Amino acid sequence: MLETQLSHLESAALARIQGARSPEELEAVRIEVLGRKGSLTQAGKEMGKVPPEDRARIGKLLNAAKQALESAFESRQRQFDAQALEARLSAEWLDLTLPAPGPQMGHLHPITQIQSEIEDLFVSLGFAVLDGPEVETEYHNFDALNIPADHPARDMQDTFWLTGGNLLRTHTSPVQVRGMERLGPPLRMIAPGRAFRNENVDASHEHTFYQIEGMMVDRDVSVAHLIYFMKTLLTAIFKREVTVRLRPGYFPFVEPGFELDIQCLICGGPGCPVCKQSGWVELLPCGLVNPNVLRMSGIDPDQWNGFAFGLGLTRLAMMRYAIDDIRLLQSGDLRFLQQF
Ligand code: FA5
Repeated sequence: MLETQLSHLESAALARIQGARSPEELEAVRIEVLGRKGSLTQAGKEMGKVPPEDRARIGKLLNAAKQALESAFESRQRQFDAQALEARLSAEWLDLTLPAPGPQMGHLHPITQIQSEIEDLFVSLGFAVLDGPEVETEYHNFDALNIPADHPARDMQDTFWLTGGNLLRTHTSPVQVRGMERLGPPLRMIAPGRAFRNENVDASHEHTFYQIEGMMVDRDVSVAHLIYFMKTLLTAIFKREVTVRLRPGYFPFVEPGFELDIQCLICGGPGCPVCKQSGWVELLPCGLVNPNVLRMSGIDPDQWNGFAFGLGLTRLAMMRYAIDDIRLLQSGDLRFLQQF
């Protein structure tokens, strides 16, 4: 009797195992059949009623049914696991044969690019590239350049004063002084770097901007030498004919002093905010070194003379790339910088 019951129970359970549509449904069937109150467990409890001579046989059948069902559960569970894995793999599918997106390359800032070009040019002409401190002494920034404390020329450059008489250098000219002090004559040097002025910022003025100082001290240096080097510089940078004008300029550290302007390359002459509607951009103040400046740095002006210039590197970058607002250069805006 129990024999038939067992065989029905086994085949019904096997059918339900195969028919389970989810791991949850399978688990429910397992509890119903093999759980503490499950049908097979209940059948086991009936063993007491089986006549002793049949017990061994029925017991074996019971064990066999239990094992068969357990392995059927396991294999159905493995099917579900395999399906779940398959579904996950197809969802997380990754094509390892696709080319990887290339690394994003950065590049040098346009000002740095021009600075390097100018350095290369001057090194090829026998100039040393010098560096000087951005926090300067009043002496190097002003006094040693023939601008004593009460000199009106100090007002030409609005200064950020620091404590202890120091300041943020208002131009790169103090590096001339440091170059003369350290290296003595004859001397050919350039000094690229930042300068700081307490100015109102507009399309052509920044509080922090770049200049390149240049100086040559030798015997019998003339304005002709100065003009030769300035022309060589501008031709190398613009790689085309640019219209320049030289007019007298006043700087206490040069005599005679000049302002070398270039015709505005943004508007081509008629006037725009960059050239303040004048058609010309001040780019390269220069001149022959004032004998007082040589003397203060320990160089005998009867033996030596020289020229010096202070190129506005930020303005030069604007002219070269036709940038109509100086503020863009230090904005850190990648959409702007990626164009260079
Ligand atoms: C000077 O700074 C002198 N030291 C230059 C010099 C050196 C003259 C050696 C003679 C001999 P100036 O103040 O004009 O001069 O500035 C030089 C250049 O720096 C200007 O022509 C301009 O191109 C640039 N510049 C000046 N102020 C600013 C500013 N606020 N923003 C951007 N560029 C500026």
